Parts: sequence; structure tokens; C-alpha cells
Amino acid sequence: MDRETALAVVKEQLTDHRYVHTVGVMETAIKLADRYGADRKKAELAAIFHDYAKFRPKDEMKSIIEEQHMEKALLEFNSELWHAPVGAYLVEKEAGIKDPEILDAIRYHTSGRVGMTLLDKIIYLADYIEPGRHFPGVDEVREMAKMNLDQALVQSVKNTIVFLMKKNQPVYPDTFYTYNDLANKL
Ligand code: DGI
Ligand code: FE
Ligand code: FE
Ligand code: FE
Repeated sequence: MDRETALAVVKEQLTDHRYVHTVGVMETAIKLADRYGADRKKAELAAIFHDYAKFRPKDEMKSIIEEQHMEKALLEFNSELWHAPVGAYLVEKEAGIKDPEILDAIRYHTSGRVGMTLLDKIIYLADYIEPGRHFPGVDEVREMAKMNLDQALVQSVKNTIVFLMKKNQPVYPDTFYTYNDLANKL
């Protein structure tokens, strides 16, 4: 699928603000793909579709998680986590994207996973550092991302965990597993 078609498909699913975020993730992911030797076309498509399910009703996402036998533990944690695996499912079903590497990068863009692929890492990080993001510490991660992908990624996962814990929010176990896996390999 070419960029213009993909962007048009996704635009219908998103608010204007989330669409601008998506274009930022796309541009950032392509730069990271060039810098770290990933497939720029896959990075482009995964980025464009990463938040495809962001605005689906919670009850629809819950039904998909149940009916498609996705991880049940998801339902015990923040519903913000759901759009990633549900997105991978719907992007295949509704937009016809079949590439498993692209679908995995969408599926794991919020929690990460143990053994992230280069494409998974690029999409996770691009989502965190795209120019529209303004979290505390994001500039430090932007600088790291120019030098060392894994170091930047660990820092972004750590910042996310610390942010959630400061608000006394539960942290989904895969997010901790992702952190440990990356920190062990640094
Ligand atoms: O969809 P985006 O806003 O672009 O970003 P995202 O998909 O990375 O994260 C969506 C939200 O999910 C964000 O507000 C933080 C939250 N989140 C990320 N990891 C965890 C989490 N929430 C919980 N409870 N546990 C997590 O591990
Ligand atoms: Fe997301
Ligand atoms: Fe993210
Ligand atoms: Fe996003």
C-alpha cells in the first residue's frame, strides 16, 4: 500500500490531533529506519497504522480481545493498552495489511515485548519521540536516539514506567519484562 492511500485510510479513524501525531511518528520512524538499517517501507506503514484502533469503543475492543483469544490480563489493566493488539488485528482485517513484522510492531507498540525486533523498536521509539511529544525527559531520549537505539529505547520504557508509578498507576507486566530484557542486553 502506498503512503497516500495508507494515510487516507487511517485519517478516517483518527482525530485531527492524533493524525498529526501519526504523521510525526511516520517521519520519525523513517529517519530511524535509515539510521539503523531497517526497511523504510515497513517502518512507514507500521507507523501510519500504529494507532489505527485508538478511538474504537472500549466494548468493541474488549470483545475482540476475548473473541480472538488475546492475553486476558490486558482487561485487568488500563484500557489504553488495548488499542495496540486490537489495532494489529483490525489493520489486517480491515486494511488488508498482512506483513507479520508490521503487524507485530503495531501489536507491541505500547507495551513492548521480550525480544523486540528492530522494527518493533523503531515504532516504539518513534511513538515516544515524534516532534509533537512533550514529556519530561523526551529531549534526552531524542538525543540518545541519534547515537544508540537500544539505549534510547530503555530510557523511554523506563520513563514510561516511572511516569505510571508516580501516578500510582499499575504497570502492565510486559512493560516490566520489556525493560528487563533491554536492560540486560545493554
Ligand atoms: O497511543 P499513544 O498515546 O500514541 O501511545 P502509547 O500507545 O505508547 O501509550 C498509550 C497509553 O498507554 C499511554 O497513556 C500510557 C499507557 N501505558 C503504556 N504502558 C503502560 C500503560 N498503561 C499501563 N497501565 N501500563 C503500562 O504498562
Ligand atoms: Fe498507541
Ligand atoms: Fe508508546
Ligand atoms: Fe501513538
